[in-house]
Amino acid sequence: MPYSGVINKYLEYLPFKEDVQPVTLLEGNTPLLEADNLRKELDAPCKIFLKFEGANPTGSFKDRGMTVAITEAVRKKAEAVICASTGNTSASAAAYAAKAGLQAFVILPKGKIAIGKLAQALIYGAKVIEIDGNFDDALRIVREIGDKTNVEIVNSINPFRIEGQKTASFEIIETLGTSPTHHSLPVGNAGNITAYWKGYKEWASRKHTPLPKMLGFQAEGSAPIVHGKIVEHPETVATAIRIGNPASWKQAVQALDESKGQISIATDSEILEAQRLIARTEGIFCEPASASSVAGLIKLIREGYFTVKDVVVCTLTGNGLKDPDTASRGIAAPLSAPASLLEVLNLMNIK
Ligand code: AN7
Repeated sequence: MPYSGVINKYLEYLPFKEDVQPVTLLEGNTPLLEADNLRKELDAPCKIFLKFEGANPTGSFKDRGMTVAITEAVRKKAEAVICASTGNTSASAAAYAAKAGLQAFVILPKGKIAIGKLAQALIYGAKVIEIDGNFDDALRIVREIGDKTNVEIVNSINPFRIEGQKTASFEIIETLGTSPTHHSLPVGNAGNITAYWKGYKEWASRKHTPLPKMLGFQAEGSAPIVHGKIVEHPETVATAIRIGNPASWKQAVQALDESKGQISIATDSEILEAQRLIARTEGIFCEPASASSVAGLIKLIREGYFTVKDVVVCTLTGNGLKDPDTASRGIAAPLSAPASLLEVLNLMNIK
């Protein structure tokens, strides 16, 4: 059977009946790549796998949750959908709403959205409202609109989003033949770490697979869970995780405790360095927020945290093409030459 998206693939694990009519863009089924070059570069004892969620239809993991949330919104006959977003949720909501023929509204922190994500929301036909405030302000407004109207919230506070996102764990277990020993993720609103943990637990209870330890990483200037305190003015180059008051805070702490994992920080420069390293060694261009999962991994490797028995999966949550500005700032500019064979050969430094 041809692949037909995460709802059809994992229907028995989702809160739908057989007659569900999925709104799908064939999300999921993303590459799980063994990162041998990265392993050598880092002199890591453990195996490293990268789950590249940037290969989803709108370029991020949000699509797994959005197919489920929008399918449910259609089933419930919602009038429209709305989300607050640091960018990827809005791109995904706008695309799936377009496919469903629903209006999407997105509320964004002005000036803090990567250019590709904003372009996506607009071209998919969402009504985009930028506010003079941060993500946390936007989410507060969205929650109130959800309470007062028949407009469905499709942020990860919508449980259908979490249901869809947990399918990434299923794919990893199916590909590896068992669970990894550790799973590393960037943490913003903490919906994804909540979803992965739910997925690992549900698979374990049916198929007796072991449970991994969950490793979460927040950006240094936006690390409320690490510090146990709301951050009023979160800042980081990884705008996707510029969040000071995560919606799924409690669930994330529960996932970390239950799995005997840990959450810590990655600095902006560690994040950007990891982004370039992943691209240069493995040929994968992820966005800065995504690279925090590898930046954190690098720190733990240096602390001697892993052994040769460990198998670590890092989720690369979004595609680097969404934020070319940030990526180009840290790398050498192209060389330039007149339109002459000799001059070009000279620059190539090849005989
Ligand atoms: C690339 O789009 O919150 O911890 O509004 O875009 O589940 O929030 C995005 C979050 C990691 C963090 N990596 O995931 C939004 C939004 C990327 C992201 C996260 C996000 P959560």
